[in-house]
Amino acid sequence: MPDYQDILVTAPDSGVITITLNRPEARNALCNNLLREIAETLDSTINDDSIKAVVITGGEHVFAAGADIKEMAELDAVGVMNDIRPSYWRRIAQYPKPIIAAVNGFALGGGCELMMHCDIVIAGDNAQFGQPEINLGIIPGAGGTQRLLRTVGKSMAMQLVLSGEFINAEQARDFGLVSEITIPEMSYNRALKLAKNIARKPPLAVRLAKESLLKAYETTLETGLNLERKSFTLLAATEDRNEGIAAFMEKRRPDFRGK
Ligand code: DAK
Repeated sequence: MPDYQDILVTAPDSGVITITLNRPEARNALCNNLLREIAETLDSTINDDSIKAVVITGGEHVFAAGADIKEMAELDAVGVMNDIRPSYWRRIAQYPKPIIAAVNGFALGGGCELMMHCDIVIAGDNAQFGQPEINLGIIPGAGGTQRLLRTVGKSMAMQLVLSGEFINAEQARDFGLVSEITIPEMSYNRALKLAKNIARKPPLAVRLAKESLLKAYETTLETGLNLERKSFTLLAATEDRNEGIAAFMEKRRPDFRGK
């Protein structure tokens, strides 16, 4: 992995990489360079079959305090229109392998949106979530209004976006933003354990399952069910499906090859 300035990338276990946001002095604010480094890291692993899942964390104290407000202050409307950031967000959103977030402390604004780009979220019990953009005279710009409403429903999405108030980890779990809560010191370990578990599953099935689930955000039930059926059919033609069934019958561990 190349040396990065605003993130740390490590490969703690076979099949998994960890991206750690690394701007503690700015509460991990998502400056352009940090976002670019995330997008490039993800891109570099898409065709690397040895990498099967990604963990994103900000460490034990803060996930991310949102877009870098100091950078944002320099952009006028034309600057925002020509901004390259949406392309970084798109690359994160389109990443085909599972991303698991370990969130401690603040996940605000773009930080909350980054978290919502992840597929599974493990939160430390010190986590706080919010979309405080309204306090700056702006609105969420990386999908917050859309992903939030689809996840937590209208009333809570409106509450978060219009008031800028934060919610805690338990509320976030109750509203489906988070799947599990741990003590802050354990959120990364739990996320890594999940990633390692997923990394052992048949990669083609994992990929199509993620695609199928995400499609539910943006399509009718009918279209989503069609996609699910086609993906299901496609998987019937894979060696891994035969291996999975054979291993079950023979009472042994499957050896999935991604074929
Ligand atoms: N940007 C830049 N610097 C930040 C920052 C941020 N978002 N958040 C914190 N910092 C910096 C502070 O300026 C301070 O720097 P120094 O003064 O030491 O130089 C340092 O981090 C420590 O901050 P605090 O002293 O405030 O630390 P506390 O622990 O007391 O408070 C806090 C932590 C996170 C509650 C507080 O810092 C805070 O409220 N931060 C701002 C949170 C916020 O408003 N976030 C929303 C930002 S707007 C788009 C996509 C996305 C977006 C927009 C467009 N497009 C694709 C178009 C997203 C927008 C946003 O996220």
